[in-house]
Amino acid sequence: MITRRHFLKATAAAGAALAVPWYFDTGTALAFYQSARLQKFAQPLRGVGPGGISVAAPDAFPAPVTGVTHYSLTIAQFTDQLHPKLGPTTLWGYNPAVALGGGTQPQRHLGGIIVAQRGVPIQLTFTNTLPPKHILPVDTSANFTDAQKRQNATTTHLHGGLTPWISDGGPFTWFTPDGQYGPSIVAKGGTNLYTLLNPDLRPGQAEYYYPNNQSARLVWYHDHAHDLTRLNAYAGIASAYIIRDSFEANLRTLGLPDFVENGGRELPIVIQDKIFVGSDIATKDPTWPGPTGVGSLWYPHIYEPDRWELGDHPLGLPPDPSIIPEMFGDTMLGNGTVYPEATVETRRYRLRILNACQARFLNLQLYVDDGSPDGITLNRNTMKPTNAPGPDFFVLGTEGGFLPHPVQVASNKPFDPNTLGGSLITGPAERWDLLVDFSKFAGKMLILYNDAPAPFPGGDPRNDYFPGSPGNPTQPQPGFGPNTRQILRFKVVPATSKDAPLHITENTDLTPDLTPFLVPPGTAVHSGVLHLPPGVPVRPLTLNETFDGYGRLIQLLGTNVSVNGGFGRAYEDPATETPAAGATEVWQIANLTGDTHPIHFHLVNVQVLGRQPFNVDTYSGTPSYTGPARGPGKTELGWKETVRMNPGEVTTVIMKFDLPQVPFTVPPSPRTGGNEYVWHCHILEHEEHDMMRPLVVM
Ligand SMILES: [Cu+2]
Repeated sequence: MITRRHFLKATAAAGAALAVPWYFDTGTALAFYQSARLQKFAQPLRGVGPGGISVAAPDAFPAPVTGVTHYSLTIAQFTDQLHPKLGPTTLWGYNPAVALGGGTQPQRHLGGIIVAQRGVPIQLTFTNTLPPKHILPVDTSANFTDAQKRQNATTTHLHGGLTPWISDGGPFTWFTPDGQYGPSIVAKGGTNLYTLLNPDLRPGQAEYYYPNNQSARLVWYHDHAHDLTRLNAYAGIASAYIIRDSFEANLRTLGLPDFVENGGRELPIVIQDKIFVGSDIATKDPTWPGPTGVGSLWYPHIYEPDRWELGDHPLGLPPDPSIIPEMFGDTMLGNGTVYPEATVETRRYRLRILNACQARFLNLQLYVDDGSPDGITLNRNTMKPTNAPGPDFFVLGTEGGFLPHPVQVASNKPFDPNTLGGSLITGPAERWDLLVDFSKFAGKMLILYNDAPAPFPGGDPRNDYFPGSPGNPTQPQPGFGPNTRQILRFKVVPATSKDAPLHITENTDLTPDLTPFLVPPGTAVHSGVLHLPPGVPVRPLTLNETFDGYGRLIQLLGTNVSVNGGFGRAYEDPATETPAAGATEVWQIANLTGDTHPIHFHLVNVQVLGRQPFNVDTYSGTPSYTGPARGPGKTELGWKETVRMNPGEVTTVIMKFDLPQVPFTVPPSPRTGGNEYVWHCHILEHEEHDMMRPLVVM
């Protein structure tokens, strides 16, 4: 049953009918490369706060109903200069009514960073002011007709936040500027559930309550509207949310916490890949339906059979624009700007890294720029950098907070196709909390490098941009984009003062900051056998790939019970994952597809217990294992909410479905009758077509 992508030209549609679009006959894929030639490291990394990415400040008034600290943000269209030679780029994003440093500030890509304190709840009003027409092409086929009617719907999900479901920003909690609301927030003739937290809410607004009863960690918040998430997030509706606590504050010998701008040495780095409309758009993409201004965002809109397998298509060929299986950019951004350079001193820094790409996995590495035109020189046989390695990564934590113990990771490990490992393999939505010591690199430049295949782990060289790439016809000039191997550069300058000695080692116990683990970390697998905790119910689940009615690849979550000839179920099929509040469950998720999927759980953090290979071809509901189980990687031993699940493996996780304590009564969802959350793949194009299922806590 396994369906794997193939990269040969599909011939099924050739000469079929007059209606066949031109791109079915050309025999070549439309280049995903559209961006103009942009010089790397030509601008400083954008900082946090005034003059950089805005930090939201609280309103002068307390929140309605709960009386807690309140924030107001609009979700608006704006323009930004993302590179000195590019733009302006039209974007969508968050804009705080009050910004740190006073008043309103120019709206910037990824603006609206919120810094919260553990145990101090906040409440927020979001006002949707988006124009009726999207800045990206919106698919109108299959389930997407609704999205076409309301292209400016949005809802805000606090990714990694432990929130009541009415504040989780699930797909059906969307709202539009003209006061339409999704079916989970307003039943026909029912109350608008957003008004429970704010009776004076105006049409086009939504109110959320975030309890912040979580240990220190980097969370983020972004759009999650049904059928529009992949486009809204790409358009820019995302920002960071940092939770601090006293345990973290007591680790100040690290030179943390606080942003560089506040005298600390904490540097958030949000990584994205994007594509920009160039001056030659009319020849490169003659049917481009989006804005044609140079520097506008470009997004793939054609399901190209040269790039993705085309299956039976009883509904006809895919339309243009069509949803596509995955978007890979040609240009890398750090903190919302193209190929930036960060100046650091010869001392320790705390890097808070988020992979905010649509679909691209990263294998983060650090190399010393060798002064060659591209900064990186590849061995022509191995295609691996010959550069001197940069400093190690000292990993303190991931998306669920600190690890039980820090882990030292060499920063010069290229991707290994046999182990799917490298230095820091980072799926979309995964995060790293790192210490990096630049003290031995005075006067050097260090390149933050990536060589993860895209898609992961199979790889299509056409998505891998660098000078000399053997499989990509685009041969960029060294020193310029398109380049997806180089993200940003650190310029190391002498320190103005000396760091205190580091009192933290790989043996330091960081668990006091974490809620108790359900299983001692890393103990579930011994001698290749996975030992599940006795008495905990086990839920067998599947990751699937098949074709939709237009012959497009579609990814689905499912149980181990076959429906309609496969295990996959649509997002809008009745909920099957309906745990009781407070229950602990083990989920064993068998990946029947050819891709690694970063599976994200709303509401809960999970512990990874193990992974085990199984025979995909004989799977009929119970995996037949083909090798020993192995425990989670050292950097996965803490709490996680986004977990990489590899092809041909069963990934086992454990979680407890505790609902957050809040000072108001949380009504059930009118759509599902419970506390309506979701679990889904965080490859955004998978999530929306249709790799997402309800998670309804009863
Ligand atoms: Cu996926």
